[in-house]
This record gives sequence, structure tokens and C-alpha cells, in this order.
Amino acid sequence: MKNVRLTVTGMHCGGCVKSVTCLLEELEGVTQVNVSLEGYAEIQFDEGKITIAQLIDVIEDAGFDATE
Ligand SMILES: [Cu+2]
Repeated sequence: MKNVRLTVTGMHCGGCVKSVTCLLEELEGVTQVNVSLEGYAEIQFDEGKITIAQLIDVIEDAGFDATE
């Protein structure tokens, strides 16, 4: 398992946090998610199943900006 903390911009309320959390949690290979309105997402994932680039893509597809 690997842990990454992504900087996420564009989240303005608890609904945004929940959206990002749900999107990440349903991905195969993601085992733990902690998203904060302060602007970050901590994700524990299996490197063999998903990459950081894919995690970033999912967040950006939802309308937010994510950087490692
Ligand atoms: Cu919101």
C-alpha cells in the first residue's frame, strides 16, 4: 500500500468533500480516503491497481483541481 496527499482546490463545502470522498472510495485499489475542506485528500491505495495520475484524473473529472 502507498499513501499520497494530494492538494485539491475548488472544494467549497461539505458536499464537495463528500463528493470527492465518494468518488475516491469507489475506485478499485483505494483502501482509505480522508478528504479535508482545507484543501487536501489523503489516499491510501494499492499501486498495482491504480496510479496517482488516475486518482488525479478522477478528481479533475469531477470539476476540482488536484496536484501531487
Ligand atoms: Cu460544495
